[in-house]
Amino acid sequence: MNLLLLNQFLKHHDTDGELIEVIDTLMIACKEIAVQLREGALAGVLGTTDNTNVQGETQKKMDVISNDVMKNVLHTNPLVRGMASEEEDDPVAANENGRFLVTFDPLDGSSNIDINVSVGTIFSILEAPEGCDGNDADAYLQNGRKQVAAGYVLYGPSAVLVLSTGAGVNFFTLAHTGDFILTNENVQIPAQTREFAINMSNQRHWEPNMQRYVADLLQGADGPRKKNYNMRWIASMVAEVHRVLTRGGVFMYPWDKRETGKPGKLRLMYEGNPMSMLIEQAGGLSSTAYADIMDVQPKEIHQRVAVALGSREEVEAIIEYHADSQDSDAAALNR
Ligand code: P6P
Repeated sequence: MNLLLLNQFLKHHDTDGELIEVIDTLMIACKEIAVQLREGALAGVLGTTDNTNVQGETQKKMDVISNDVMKNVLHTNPLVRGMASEEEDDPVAANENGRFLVTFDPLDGSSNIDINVSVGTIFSILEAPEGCDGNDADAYLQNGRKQVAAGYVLYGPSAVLVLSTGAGVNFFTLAHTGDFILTNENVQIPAQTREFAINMSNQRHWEPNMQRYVADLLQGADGPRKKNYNMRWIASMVAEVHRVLTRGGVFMYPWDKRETGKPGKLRLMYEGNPMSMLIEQAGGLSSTAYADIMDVQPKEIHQRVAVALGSREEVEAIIEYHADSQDSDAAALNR
């Protein structure tokens, strides 16, 4: 394998130089997070705090540590005008004349930390509107198609950066030298799949059409889909998306009736949109079941969204199953 470093790869593909600088800065933060995670109990970073974040979730120690690392490191880059984090109530201003805004989930899937299962940092990069303040929430409310780059670093058996700057999706593995090295180029998701991921314990809360879709999967070869399916659920979106990018599949977190006023559980700006850019750039589809996620116009920073993403033909089937519920509450909240 020719060892192509992240920076070399991006320059070789004529990536905007200032965008490369912001990606490099993000990787400084992610490498620090990876070191802290690797130390785990030895560094005293496991367990929870007494704090609850804006999402109403109890913060893990590593949620706070990762968020602080991301904020502190991004502040050092004059190209970053501001940032919006899952762990921050409001956007945080950085450098007045910065060209970019960054949204991020500093540690997605953190309920897995104490059981030593994969977690990840998700990020999305937008151009800052002319004259905006980095702490002005309205500046961030751009739909997913405005992203200039998106990606995640999965902290698994190996630490892997998955990145798109709008010209395909590439994997870079973190070497012991501290370099991210190209390991998968121009990743493509198989159009068909036999693997789905959803939290089945919520089945009774889903819309009838989602219940019908999953019930048909479970009927396997004897049912209308005429093939047997496998199921996975890791409770870490980054790990699920990585599996989908690596071997196909669909990942779903649909609207459910427990909180009818909410579009879904996952967050649009720093989970739905960055993951949707990666999925679409790899030939897949990413939908709310009623609209492409990247076409949803954000109204607030922590807006939630229903998610059905992955292998194109399987997501098209999900959309088809929902064709007759276009006038439902879920549809109104998710387009
Ligand atoms: P549940 C993690 O908290 C997360 O935001 C995603 O990473 C993950 O896919 C989902 O929530 C898991 O949710 O309800 O199964 O715990």
